[in-house]
Amino acid sequence: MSHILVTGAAGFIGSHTVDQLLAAGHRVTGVDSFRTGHRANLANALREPAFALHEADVAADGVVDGLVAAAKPDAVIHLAALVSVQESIRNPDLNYTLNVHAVQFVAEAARRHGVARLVFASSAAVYGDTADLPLHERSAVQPISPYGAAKLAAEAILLGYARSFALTVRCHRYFNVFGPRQDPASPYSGVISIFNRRYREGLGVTIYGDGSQTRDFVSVHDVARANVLAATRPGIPTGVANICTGRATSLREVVAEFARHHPAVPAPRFEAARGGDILHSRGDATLAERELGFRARVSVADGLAELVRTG
Ligand code: UD2
Repeated sequence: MSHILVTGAAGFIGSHTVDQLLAAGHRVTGVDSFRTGHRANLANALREPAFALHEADVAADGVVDGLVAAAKPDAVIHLAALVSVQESIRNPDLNYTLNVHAVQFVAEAARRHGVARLVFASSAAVYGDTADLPLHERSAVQPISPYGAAKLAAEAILLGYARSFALTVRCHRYFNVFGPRQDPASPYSGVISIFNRRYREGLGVTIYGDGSQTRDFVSVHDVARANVLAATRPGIPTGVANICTGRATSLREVVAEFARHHPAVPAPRFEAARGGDILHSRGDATLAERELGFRARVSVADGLAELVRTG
């Protein structure tokens, strides 16, 4: 049994990570500012004696240091972040504070208090828009948003720490994560969360473009499992790895799945492609398998069926 500190514990990925850690018998200290996280995501976890939750902002000076000093965790999974590309464009300063500055606090707290391992939520956004697929960890990194740039800067900070101090770092470049608890509130929320809500409400969806665009959609259950592996599996090296399925799914295929579950909902409307959107994205999944023993298990069809069942 390990003791793991999870930042962003009440978020979409954080809450699933907490649930899986607890299910595996680990002790978990969670922290969340509730800026975008929701207490309801932790409804199950909060019933567990092995779980403690702190409401605090890890981007504030001294917060992570205090938490790490008190909890003395074996590993930190740092998921607290500004999670929207659009918000990073509207508010680059806040993006810097939450996605770069806070990472420095986490790295320094880990070093000062002898934490052995740090797992970081990076993103496929570090690659930017490239036609050279699948995206490999050796592919060029050319972020096209403050969000992608901050994730890349944070990776560099953490890898510098790993090289200099007794700390193993895993940077996870998540692809398009989907599943229960993803917030569909904004038009720029993950497309699957938006479509799920619309289909549930009996409303048709809007496809921007012709629907042939593809993404590497990875289930949040798989992403949480990758986090648990990275934090707890013995003998893992420092490194950066894609967390993806290696498979591309088109928007038309996603819509066809929803339509199968909701035959009465009107057919989608098509509108002009969104400015700045990329056409195709797909990751190479081999490195995470080799270094972490991680392989995505949930298919898009199964993941969507679960969403339809559970909301
Ligand atoms: C990511 C960001 C998005 C934006 C984009 C810039 C996430 C969840 N999204 O988008 O905020 O910064 O990168 O490249 O991090 N779509 C529809 N109908 C809808 C919603 C989306 O057709 O109601 C399309 C969208 O135009 C895109 C595809 O679905 O072609 C996937 O959209 P997404 O926002 O889920 O993911 P992505 O990787 O394009």
